[in-house]
Amino acid sequence: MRGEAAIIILGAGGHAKVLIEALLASSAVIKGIVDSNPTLAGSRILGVPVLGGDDVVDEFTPSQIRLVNGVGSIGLPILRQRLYERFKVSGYDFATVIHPSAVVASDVILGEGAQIMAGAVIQPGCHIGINSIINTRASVDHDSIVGEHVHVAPGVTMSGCVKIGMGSHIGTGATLIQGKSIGRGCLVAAGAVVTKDIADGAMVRGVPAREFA
Ligand code: JB3
Repeated sequence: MRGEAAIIILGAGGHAKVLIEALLASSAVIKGIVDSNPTLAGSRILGVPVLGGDDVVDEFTPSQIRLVNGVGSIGLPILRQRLYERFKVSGYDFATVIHPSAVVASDVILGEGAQIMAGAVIQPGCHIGINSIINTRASVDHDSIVGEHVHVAPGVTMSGCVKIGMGSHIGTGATLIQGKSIGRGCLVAAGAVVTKDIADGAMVRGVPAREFA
């Protein structure tokens, strides 16, 4: 039943816009958007109305709607994680979003609320954790594991057997060579080339990537 329920999107910014495009291309039914900024109420994104704040979600039971987390991140995705956890505690389910142009191998396991954006490629044997984003044109090669609440930004290249820990952000265009592990809560800067394992909480940048904080 929930699999067919209409969708409410959390957040009315840039990430929500990209999600709406993917959802409309998949013929999903979108009820509307909620945003914590009250000045956005009544506006529209790609024709989808902003209904009000997060309290609008409470007007529906968890069986009547599915949520899509429209809050992305430009750094560590902590706000996005908190939003997901807050609504899960109240019993709501998050829809998985896959743009029709993404290539996702048949055995890939996608966690609840995972978002696979246009042109992304995920090869066999991969696992994408709950509430994670594989953003535009990123590639995740065979047997890689992306943890929960991770943002793999546009154009990231992950070779085979790479692991990314929970809550990490991999910046635009970064390259992770085969078999390397990125810890939990790490930040890999845009364009970095990761050639060594990265410890939990580390922030790295450059070619080859080195810690900077
Ligand atoms: O890199 C790419 C391709 N996309 C980025 C994406 C992953 O992350 C994008 O460029 C942005 O950097 C970022 O997109 P996002 O999260 O849409 O950012 P922004 O455009 O700033 O919009 C965030 C929206 O979330 C704002 O309208 C906030 O008011 C809203 N918001 C913040 N907290 C919230 C909450 N909305 C709800 N419903 N609940 C909240 O708690």
